Parts: sequence; structure tokens; C-alpha cells
Amino acid sequence: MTKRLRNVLKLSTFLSLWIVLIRGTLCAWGTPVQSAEGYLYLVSEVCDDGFQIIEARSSGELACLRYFQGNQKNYTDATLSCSSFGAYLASVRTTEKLQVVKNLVTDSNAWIGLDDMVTEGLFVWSIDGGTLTDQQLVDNFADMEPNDENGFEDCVEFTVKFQSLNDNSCYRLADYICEKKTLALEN
Ligand SMILES: *[C@@H]1O[C@H](CO)[C@@H](O)[C@H](O)[C@H]1NC(C)=O
Ligand SMILES: [Ca+2]
Ligand SMILES: [Ca+2]
Repeated sequence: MTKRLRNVLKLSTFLSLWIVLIRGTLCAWGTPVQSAEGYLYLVSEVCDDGFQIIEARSSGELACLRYFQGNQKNYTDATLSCSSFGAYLASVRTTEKLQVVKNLVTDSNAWIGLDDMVTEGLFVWSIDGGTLTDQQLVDNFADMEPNDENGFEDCVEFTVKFQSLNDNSCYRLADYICEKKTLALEN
């Protein structure tokens, strides 16, 4: 892609995001989610493939999420399903994002994109290879989790029961949440 084309694409992405944001403000924003850090909005029908765009008002963070329910997969197959949409299993690094996930997930548990399959105890975010920080762990995991129960839990799920994150066996079948990087966040 030429630099000029890239710039045009960047500009059109930027403009369409503003149209989306302005339209969203004027029309239905969906339910604003209040969290300790401010408001976060979930707007339907903005990302393609049935993904929904979310915007964290406090940070301006944008993401496209989709909850896949009813066709349960193990962690590896869930990852493959996301990649067939050009997506990754979702990251949940902030309490705001956790709030969005709480609103999305209605049924038992769902994989997100975080695992310590390569090195036990070193949790890596699927979407960008970043590692789990102590703060992210404290904010988003259930009490006493991740616990690597029986030395066999390397993949992270959101559980409805605890309303937070837990490590579980990668072989288990579960619903899952995919996340696309928004164009605005890509280089
Ligand atoms: C996931 O399931 C597939 C079959 O659909 C299997 O080949 C693979 O080994 C499984 N992986 C894990 C981690 O459970
Ligand atoms: Ca583990
Ligand atoms: Ca666990």
C-alpha cells in the first residue's frame, strides 16, 4: 500500500469514527456502563461481522467485540474461530472492559485471550503479546485466581458466577469473546 493510500485510509477511518461517535451521541448509544473510571458505551452495528464497537469515554479506547454463544469450543479452536474473522480472543485489561464483558456474557463462561501455556505463571494477552500486570490481575480476576488448579489451568475465561476472570483447562469447551483491533488503533 502506498503511503498516500494509507493516509487516505487513516483519514477516512478517522472521519467515519467521528460520524459514528456523533451519530451515537445523537441517537441510541446503547446502555452506558458506569464504572469507577467513567462511562463506557456499547454501540451496535458499527464494526462488521456482527462485532459491536465499544468506546471508553475516560480513555478514548476503542474496540470491536463479539460474543460467540452456543457453539462452545476449546481455547485453541476458539482462537481459530476468532482469527477467521481477522480477530483475536478479547483482552480484558481494565475494569471498564470487564464491565462490558459482564454485560455481554449471559451464559456460564466465555474464553478471553489470555493464557500461560508457554511459561507457567506468565500470562500473555493474545491480541498483542503483552503480559498480565499485577494491577490487571488484582482488578479483574476472582479471589484466589488464577490458581492453576491441579497444575492444569493455562487459559483464562470470564465466569458469570464470579463476574470476573479465572484460569481453567484449555481443553474445556466454552463460549468465547473475539476482539478486532479497530483500524484507528492499527499502524
Ligand atoms: C481442541 O479441539 C481440537 C479438535 O476440535 C483438538 O484437535 C485440539 O487438540 C484441542 N485443543 C485443546 C487445547 O483442547
Ligand atoms: Ca497455568
Ligand atoms: Ca482457576
